[in-house]
Amino acid sequence: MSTAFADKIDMQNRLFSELSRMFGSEVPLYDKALLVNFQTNRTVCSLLSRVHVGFAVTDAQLDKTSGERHGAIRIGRPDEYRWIGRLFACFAMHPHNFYDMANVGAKSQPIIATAFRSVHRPEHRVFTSLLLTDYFDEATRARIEALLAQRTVFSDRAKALIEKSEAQSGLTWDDATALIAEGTQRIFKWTGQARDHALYKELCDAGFKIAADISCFQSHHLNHLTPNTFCMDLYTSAMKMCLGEMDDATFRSRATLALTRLSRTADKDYMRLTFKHLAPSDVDAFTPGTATAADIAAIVDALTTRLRQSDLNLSALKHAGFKDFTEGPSEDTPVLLRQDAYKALTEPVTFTNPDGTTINTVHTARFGEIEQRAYATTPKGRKLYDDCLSQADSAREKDPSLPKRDFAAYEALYARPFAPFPKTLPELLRAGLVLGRYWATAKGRAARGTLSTIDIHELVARGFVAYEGLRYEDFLPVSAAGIFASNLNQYGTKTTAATRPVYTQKRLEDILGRSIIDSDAVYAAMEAESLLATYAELGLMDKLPASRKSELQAAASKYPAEGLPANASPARVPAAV
Ligand code: OOG
Ligand code: NI
Repeated sequence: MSTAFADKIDMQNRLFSELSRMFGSEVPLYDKALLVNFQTNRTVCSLLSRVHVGFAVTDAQLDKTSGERHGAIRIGRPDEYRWIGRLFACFAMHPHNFYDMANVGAKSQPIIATAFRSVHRPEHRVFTSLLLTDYFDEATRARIEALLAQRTVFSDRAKALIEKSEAQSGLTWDDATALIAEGTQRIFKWTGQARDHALYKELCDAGFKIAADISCFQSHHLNHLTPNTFCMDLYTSAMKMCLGEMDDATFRSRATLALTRLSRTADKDYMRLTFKHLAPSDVDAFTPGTATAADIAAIVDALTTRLRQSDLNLSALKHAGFKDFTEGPSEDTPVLLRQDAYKALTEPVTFTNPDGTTINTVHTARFGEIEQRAYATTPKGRKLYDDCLSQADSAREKDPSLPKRDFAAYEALYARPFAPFPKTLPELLRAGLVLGRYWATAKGRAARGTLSTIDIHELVARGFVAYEGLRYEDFLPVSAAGIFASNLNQYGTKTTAATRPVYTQKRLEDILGRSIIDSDAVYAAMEAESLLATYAELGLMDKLPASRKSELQAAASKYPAEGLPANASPARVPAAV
């Protein structure tokens, strides 16, 4: 019976490719940015095929590996929020982490959030905010709630399909297609229609643009839909040139620098991190090559020529420019994620007022983000990141025009605070700053019973164990707050309620009707489970001190049931490959 149902991950891929198509038809600049990303990624691949001889990616493969997206939606009512959670569950996407955006200092917004994604090797994710109406004074709160009460985002058909999926534990492709269409034609669609211009204006004038963006619209329109890039600095320079913000000579020098750096840092670990379709044995089969300065010059030349073709003259489109600097760690520090964006577009909106009159005006909210993901940090790594970031941020804030004036000086300034981070995966793992997954090699299995050390780094160094870094699959509240701030063109806002409300994870869980997964525990579970399996394969289990063994077992047991395919035991899943 269940074989008649669509695979939920296939459904998820279909949903996101349809959302991408929808967003592209709504926002032409998004489609063009995807094309720029395709061209820069292809350029990166031609460089990598010189550095790793044997590596090749066809355009078709590149298209396929470029499907990953993260979206952002902002929800007004708790009952809508619960429906959204139930909708994503139909696509095997579950809530991960609690983000209290109302409590991030000066960047605070009246928002709490979680992110929906698959537990194991996720491709797609959606940062899903809930507007906190009790952040506002009583009168404003009542007006926002009354307006939100009038809208119907989920049709009866959508609700029936979600209920059917829950009752049967799946949907046929016909039903899945209908549910995806509810998403692209209604739930996530931008309509350009809004209500109550007076409330909109009051909220905006009081600095609550985010509340206006949520309260006055009819749907949970996607705010942005973010693809992944193989080389952030190449992409951002390309976009700036196409948007008319950077001349050819500057572009060539930035592109040359980005590719020269990449030719040195794109080790096997970068290949595994960036190209998920490559198995460790594929990467091991590549032989080391070189990219000479002349090779890089030729690659940059070809890219410049391509970007200068008329279909990528993005300055002809209406836009608000590109951000001046990238959020996240410095370019040379492969942890967590880096993000950048073209700024929010000013788009036409028609407001219908309570008295039936209409107003044609504009709304600025949807922007064009890009990201590059790196390794997930341990709590120690995260703490170090937060410390480095706050130093780097304050250095930047002391001289805000530096990125535009002297980019090289800015890069050096921003990289300096991140110096305590090692720059390669083995060093990051050894320092206990990022998480990995380990397995015994053939050499290790052959040596089973003869090994005496349980030091995983030593076992790696001696070739008995192989490893990969765990990719960071979540969001960063501080980066998200920066994104809210820059795309709304405003910093944080303070509550206007009589008493400052406190928002807890429990509150959002009650709204969702389920618990929120702690992704740090999941990363740690993946690492612990792989260590236990490795020690078992190497015959080292007896050498493991009892306390260490029970610590690893306790960590491994945290892998949530939602992440498991039917009939799998936790121990089976993360160890795949
Ligand atoms: C969400 C911002 C969070 C990110 O990449 O950190 C986000 C929003 O703008 O609604 O998408
Ligand atoms: Ni985003």
